[in-house]
Amino acid sequence: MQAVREWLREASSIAVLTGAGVSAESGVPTFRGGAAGTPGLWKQYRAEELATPGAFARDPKLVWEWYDWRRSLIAEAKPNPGHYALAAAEARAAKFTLITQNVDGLHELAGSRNVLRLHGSIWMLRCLECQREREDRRTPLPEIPPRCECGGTLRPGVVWFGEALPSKVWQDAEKAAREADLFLLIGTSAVVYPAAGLAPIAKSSGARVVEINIAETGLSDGIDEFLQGKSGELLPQLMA
Ligand code: BJW
Ligand code: ZN
Repeated sequence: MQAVREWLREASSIAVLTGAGVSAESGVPTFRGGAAGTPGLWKQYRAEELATPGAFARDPKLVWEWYDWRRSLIAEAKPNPGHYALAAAEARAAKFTLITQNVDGLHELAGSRNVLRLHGSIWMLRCLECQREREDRRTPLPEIPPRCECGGTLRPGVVWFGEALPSKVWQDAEKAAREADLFLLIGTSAVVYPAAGLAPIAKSSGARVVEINIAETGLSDGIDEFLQGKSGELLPQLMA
């Protein structure tokens, strides 16, 4: 912990990748488990079965029910001390890029500014017909699946399996990882690509890599420091 504090002070360029674990303490369920007793499942479905274009084409109502449920939880959620510690760290650092896989918007609510959202936003809706995007924060949605004025079906403005990440966002994330001298990997199972490739990119470009998680992941070997614990507790201690 002391060494990592020192690295944070010394670093001139910091990049951070966060996953669902940073929002767990805000009451937002993770995808693949986390704290014992929160299996990350909704009605027996796994993210891999619902977060795909194929699942949406087959059963838009089922997929929207999952998103509507998650939107209602996220609408009630507040940033936790981990989100606030990252926002405070950005305010102090020369260069700080917060790359997140989360679609909940809690980093922005906590005050983080330079945020790259790799997987979109759960508050954005996009029409399958006219492609128009709009923000819609209503929960529950009045109609499922929701419809566009053009009559087309709206889908969540997120990135599903098999879909490309927004290319400019991804390019910026890769650049931040390459240029970082300190890379923090926080609350992600690091199984979903290309996001999971960012820490190895940072490492091979010379950055120190620090992971914060309640449990080890496939990337934990070969990094510089693993801090085991909840991000909502460890991050405020680190940034104090
Ligand atoms: C705590 C904690 C606490 C709990 N404190 N910690 C290379 C190899 C193999 C496969 C692929 C590959 N490249 C691409 C693929 C395919 C696929 C993929 O990665 N599959 C793997 C599963 C094998 N990837 C894709 O399809 C991606 N697209 C792509 O590659 O496109 C290529 C392409 C190019 C050109 C044209 C077309 C295509 C897209 C991936 C999209 C992922 N989408 C989702 C849904 C987003 C919308 C939504 O929210 O519904 O993103 S899936 C889901 O997983 C979501 C998450 O962002 C993502 C990652 O999950 P995350 O955040 O890591 O959460 P968990 O639950 O897994 O982990 C929580 C962690 O927190 C755990 O470790 C806990 O221990 C920890 N924790 N409490 C600290 N308090
Ligand atoms: Zn439309």
